[in-house]
Amino acid sequence: MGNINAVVNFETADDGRIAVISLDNPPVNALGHALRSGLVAAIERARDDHAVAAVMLIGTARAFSAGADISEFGKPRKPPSLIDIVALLDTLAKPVVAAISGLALGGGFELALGCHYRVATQSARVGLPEVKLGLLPGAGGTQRLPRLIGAEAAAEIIIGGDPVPAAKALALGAIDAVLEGDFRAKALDFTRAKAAAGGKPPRARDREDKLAPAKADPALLDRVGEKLLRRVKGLPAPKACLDAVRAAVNLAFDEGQKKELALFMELLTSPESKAQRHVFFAEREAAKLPDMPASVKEKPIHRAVVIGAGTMGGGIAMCFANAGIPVRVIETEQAALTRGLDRVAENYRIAISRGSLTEAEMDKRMAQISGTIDFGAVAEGDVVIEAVFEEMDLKRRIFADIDRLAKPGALLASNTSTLDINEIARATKRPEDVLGMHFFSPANVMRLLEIVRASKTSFEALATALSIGRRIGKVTSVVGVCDGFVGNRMLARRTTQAEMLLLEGALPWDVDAAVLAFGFPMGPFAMGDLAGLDVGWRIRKARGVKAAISDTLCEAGRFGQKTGAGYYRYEPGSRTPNPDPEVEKIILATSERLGIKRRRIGAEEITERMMYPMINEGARILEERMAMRASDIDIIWIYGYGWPVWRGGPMFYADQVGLSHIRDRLAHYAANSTDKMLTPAPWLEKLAAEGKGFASLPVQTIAV
Ligand code: 3H9
Repeated sequence: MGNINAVVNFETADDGRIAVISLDNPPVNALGHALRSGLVAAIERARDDHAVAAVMLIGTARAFSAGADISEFGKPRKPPSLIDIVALLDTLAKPVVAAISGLALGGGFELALGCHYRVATQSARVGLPEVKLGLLPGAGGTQRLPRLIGAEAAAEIIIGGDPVPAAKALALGAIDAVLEGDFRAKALDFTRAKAAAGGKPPRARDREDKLAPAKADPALLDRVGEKLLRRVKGLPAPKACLDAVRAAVNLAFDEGQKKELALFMELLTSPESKAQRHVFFAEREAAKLPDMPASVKEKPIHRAVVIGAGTMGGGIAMCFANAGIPVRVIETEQAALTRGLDRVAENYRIAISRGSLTEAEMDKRMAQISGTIDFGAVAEGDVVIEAVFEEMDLKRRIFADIDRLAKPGALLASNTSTLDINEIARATKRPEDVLGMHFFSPANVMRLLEIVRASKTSFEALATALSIGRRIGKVTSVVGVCDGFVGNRMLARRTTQAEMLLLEGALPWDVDAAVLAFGFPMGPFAMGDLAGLDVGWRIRKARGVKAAISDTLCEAGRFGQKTGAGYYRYEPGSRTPNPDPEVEKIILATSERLGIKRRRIGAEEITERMMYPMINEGARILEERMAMRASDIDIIWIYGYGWPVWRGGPMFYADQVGLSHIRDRLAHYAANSTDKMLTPAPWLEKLAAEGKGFASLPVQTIAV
């Protein structure tokens, strides 16, 4: 509790010569209204106190400040604004030092840039991540950072949005010193030295020297933009970031700041930013279980065991190794084990060749992974994750063996993507410890982890799985036991429609183009070719279902990229899909054989039939309480399937389009289709009739 207000404290050191203003607004010093007004009061007090010769602003160990309070966006703005605070700092004749430990992000870093000096701990990270919220730094960051480190480096930081470690920030000139030892004492020493030095304190806004290269070469920022904006083409925020940096180079400071603010206000009301801010909070909500008693403690996890050294098993083992958790991989045969571990090493080598990993780091990670063909090693694991073939009898046998061998209380997880976790849990005498941990391929890359709550799963087990997810850097969502869980169950609706579109008149490249234009990184057919068409074929055969076109392709040996042909044709060694007249022939012949009269299908219909049936299934999932929140479904699709983040996920998107429109379109397609799943789901009907959206639904517990 501070003495200025609840979140700001003012004290002095050196007999009143140094003012120390502490920010303490847990958890991360978001610059909400109380912090902003407290800061103004404290800075004015330091300014007006004639004994004070210098000022130090300091946050907590976790954060100097994580920036503006995102939850205040979209609400009426209450003064003072962050811009007012930084402008106040600009008027001070006494040096002000920002002492940064932990994070200084967004508005938090802009506050530091408004100070005359910045010092940081070695582990501190600074950055301007606003672009990830569909915004740009709106409190002078785009004007001050280029003046400190040059326009090119600033554009890279602002458009990339990633935090920069203290050492790099120092090398660039964004901070003045990295301090070792007792940080507060050392930062105070630094402030004391600046007070003693006297003179006019340096303001970032007055610097011009670092802008010289960009001023001398007007095409410099064009080239930077060409490089940095390629991957985010069409999105307004990254482009606005570049425009703001350009303004820093071409305009006087005050004019540049005006331009920055205008761009910021424009972005604040953009649909993309609204969606990205929704995703920020949805991601954090998804990790929370509303019915979990506060007293539940997760179990300690020191060592993991993964059963199966296939692609999934290896990827899962990498997740643990990357997080510094020793992991044992169990296989039945030495050859399969060696193959699996070789694949892991190969994946790391690829990362080295791309420059994202060092040799030393690879060695460290590989040292965490050890393989064995002795099933008895199951006893070593605090968590045991089974990642074998999708076959219930096999999984039941394995879980019965795990039950015999695993240590009491170990978390027992299956990575199944299709099978009933309740049945798997019944193979053990400790179903309370059993749950699903559904990783997405490639497991070491994809951020999503669906945690499947079975009927007997204990809260302790769920808390432990959530904590593991956090440690290995996954975005988690707890879901219920149903066919395909949440993600794949919705995907199945899209897959059915994709095949029907081909039969009715579209071609794979038409469908993929519409899905790409929507913002997915890949269309369903290119994706099928990448994953291997034989996988679905095998599952369909086991279930006695058919998919006329995909079955025909598989019968012709076209399994996708791995056979050089699937829905597309691939040149040897290339992953580029080429439209293939052979495929067109197969599709046309199949339509004819089934007596379907083909017609021209436009991009709008394709897009609707790719997205709306999934949303419809999402409504059923919510009705059955297989997901806790509509926003959890959004998170699953963004992090597991590449749904464009700036569209906020399928359920958020549905709310923006309007549920009555979606209901009407589904009813229209259902009336002309044999796909009964197109019929609008009861909850979609209900919400549409009430004029509400999925966001109006209260959070619910998973049905078990
Ligand atoms: C900005 O600054 C605009 C300015 O340029 C212009 C202004 C004019 N606001 O993520 P965690 C909450 S835009 C509100 O679980 P971690 C978060 O919701 C902002 N709340 O911890 C969570 O709440 P809960 C630019 C925030 O250690 C709790 O804090 N800044 C904010 O894994 C813990 O968060 C950013 O974009 C916030 N700014 O990660 C940074 N930040 O416990 C956004 C956090 O109720 N934040 N919360 O679920 C982050 O990237 C991460 O939260 C951070 C900590 C890295 C800071």
